[in-house]
Amino acid sequence: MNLTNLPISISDEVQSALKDNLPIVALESTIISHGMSYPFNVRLSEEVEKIIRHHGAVPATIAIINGVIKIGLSEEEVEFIATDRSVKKTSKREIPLLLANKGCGSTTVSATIFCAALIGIKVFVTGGIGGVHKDAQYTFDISSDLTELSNYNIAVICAGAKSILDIGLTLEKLETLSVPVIGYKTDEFPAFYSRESGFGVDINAESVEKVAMIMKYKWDLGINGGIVVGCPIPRQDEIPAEEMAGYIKKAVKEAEKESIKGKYLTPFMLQEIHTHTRGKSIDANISLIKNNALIGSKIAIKYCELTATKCIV
Ligand code: PSU
Ligand code: MN
Repeated sequence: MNLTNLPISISDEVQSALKDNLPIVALESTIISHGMSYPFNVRLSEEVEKIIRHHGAVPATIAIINGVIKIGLSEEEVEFIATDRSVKKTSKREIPLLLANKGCGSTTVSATIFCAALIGIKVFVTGGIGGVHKDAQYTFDISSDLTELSNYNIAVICAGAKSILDIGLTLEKLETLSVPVIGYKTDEFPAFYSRESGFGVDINAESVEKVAMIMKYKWDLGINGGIVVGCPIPRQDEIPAEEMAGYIKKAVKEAEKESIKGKYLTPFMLQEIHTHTRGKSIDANISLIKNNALIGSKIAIKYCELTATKCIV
């Protein structure tokens, strides 16, 4: 695809990584604008980028600013996304609308996958993916994250999916979409704050090499689409599933009472949970994202080594 006439701006750091075939790790920005409050969001974004650089990869945080897709944000741009209330949560379908309006948006998993794939980034680190919401048989609320996971060749490193979702149905949907689900050193798909969900994965990868090999075989074979890599939250920061279940029930009730629907539901639920757990969930959230950044960097480096001369397509 010819990107020259499109409003896309790639930072110098990411551009030179592309030129030199260095491993790049994409990062979403809805976590920053809608997933966590200020100043935790800015601090986390800085720390995650630092972890990625420290392990030898290049971070590429993605957002839309004044109608331009930005790949690789400056500190000022992260601060803007973190604090400005006009920044809209943006999924893939909304990208052209924002560009036409010269608007500002934070990219969800679906939009970040799309933007990262535009320049051939193969690894994307996030906290949790969106999925099939509880009661989706009535609401039809299924995140477009799942659709876009099936559309682009990228590995999404996450701590599973929050149990505000129906995790069983989310995994079924991923199967329908032909997206393989890898557990990183686990047999179970993780449930974000908790290490276990009660649902299995397609394979337990015991090393980053194994994950990189799966990526390479899949795409070399021409089996297009993404891969989910579920990394359990570090044990010391886990919140037990039984404890989370109570908070989630309360948040679901509150959302129903206030008739929160569509794209507003996930941010609302996250805010409710943060309030109810009195910050404990923020510590867990920070811990799991840092852990994903560490593992994601290593996967990006390994994949680059495996594909040797050509790690960016
Ligand atoms: N899940 C989380 N934290 C988040 C999100 C999901 O644990 O911040 C965000 C991500 O950006 C994800 C989006 O792509 O919410 C999904 O929103 P929806 O369910 O409206 O598709
Ligand atoms: Mn939704």
